[in-house]
Amino acid sequence: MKVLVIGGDGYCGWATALYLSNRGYEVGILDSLVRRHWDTQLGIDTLTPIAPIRQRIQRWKDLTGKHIDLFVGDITDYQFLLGALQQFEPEAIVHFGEQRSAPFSMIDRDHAVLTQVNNVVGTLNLLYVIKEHFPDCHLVKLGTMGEYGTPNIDIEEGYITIEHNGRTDTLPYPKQPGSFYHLSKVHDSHNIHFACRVWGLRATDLNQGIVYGVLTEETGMDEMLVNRLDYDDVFGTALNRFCIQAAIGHPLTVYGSGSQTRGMLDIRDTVRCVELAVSNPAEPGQFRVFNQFTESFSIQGLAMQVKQAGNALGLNVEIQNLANPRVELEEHYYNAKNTNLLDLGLQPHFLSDSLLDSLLNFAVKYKQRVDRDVIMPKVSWHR
Ligand code: NAD
Ligand code: USQ
Repeated sequence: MKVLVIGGDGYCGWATALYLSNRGYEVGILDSLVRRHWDTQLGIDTLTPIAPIRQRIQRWKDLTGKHIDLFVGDITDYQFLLGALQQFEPEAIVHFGEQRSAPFSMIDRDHAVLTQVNNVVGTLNLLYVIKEHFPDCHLVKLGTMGEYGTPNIDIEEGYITIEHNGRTDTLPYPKQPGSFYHLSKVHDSHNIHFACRVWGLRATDLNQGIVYGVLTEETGMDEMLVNRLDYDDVFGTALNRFCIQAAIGHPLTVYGSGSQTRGMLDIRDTVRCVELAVSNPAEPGQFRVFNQFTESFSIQGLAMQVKQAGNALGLNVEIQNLANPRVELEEHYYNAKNTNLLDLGLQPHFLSDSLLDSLLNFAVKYKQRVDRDVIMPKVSWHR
């Protein structure tokens, strides 16, 4: 099957492109490389030194004999997108190509607008190109668990059956996202759902939790295939950050009480979940939603686990509860469903097995590359 991975130079996309290529899919990567540009603008860098995209792809071919097509351009440019798709003719498109940081989207008006235009227009272009030229192509779109927010009821997978004034219907689950970035994902979900209902497109929205770890079978094959690992205050996510903080002796930066609870998954499960979605496509007209996470943790609980594992390695790990720069519920109910992917055969990796191999060991190996000035949070949600 021919699969185009949009955002294939990024953290989830690079690992997924190699995973699919290794399993015999014909893979193309489409990426504007804008993430590398944003890193330069913000003065940040991945912990792990990543090779330029052409070199990475060439190294993959030299090692495995497998070719990956490359299209460099921006999906908000419709003519570019159309040209790339007409050349590659995908049967499935995995769409990771968005601005994905909540703090980035909350820096100021410009970053909020950039995030929503980039994400919403890019996805809308994709829907049009599929409708006009590839109506049978299956869109696998990365959404996020944060679309739901933290409601005081169980979180279902995309839809909820509601009884109201004696009548019953199954409707899209209510959304209460926590940043302009997370809102862009909600807008995307609505647009994709509409395109499925009205044009009969087929799509799967993968509402992914927070991804951790850096190692997959393929990216671990060679130093030049290494994946990115962000630890800065804008693109770094909590657990990945905590491991790097532990490695350099910086107190773990828990925001507020740390009682916030989130769904999480190992990057090795990200790539597997995407393959499960691609190899079991949605029906024409169907808008499926899968909640893509394997375990839920409180942020304070994660910090405690890193402290324990770090101390066992001889690191001296402290936890610091900072004033929360975000506006979010810290004490809340959290019970999210995640059975759709398990039913398709997902066999999860668990954090207790991955913390050392896929995170702390990498953090220690590359700790000389850490810039301590980009660790404390600088972006605030408060007025
Ligand atoms: P990333 O920033 O590492 O990668 C995104 C890639 O998309 C980058 O290479 C970037 O250059 C590219 N891109 C962005 N806008 C583009 C555009 N307009 N045209 C072409 N390419 C563009 O992000 P990631 O962590 O790999 O996340 C990938 C996707 O998964 C995102 O949609 C994100 O919202 C979602 N997601 C990520 C996580 C996580 O923890 N990393 C969790 C849940 C969901
Ligand atoms: N947090 C800390 N300390 C830190 C960083 C974060 O306590 O140093 C807290 C935040 O306040 C928040 C939680 O940890 O309560 C998660 O924050 P995060 O930065 O790890 O993740 P988030 O902003 O939610 O975004 C990340 C990805 C995004 C994806 C999302 C999945 O960047 O692309 O959509 O995870 S989810 O959280 O399910 O929406």
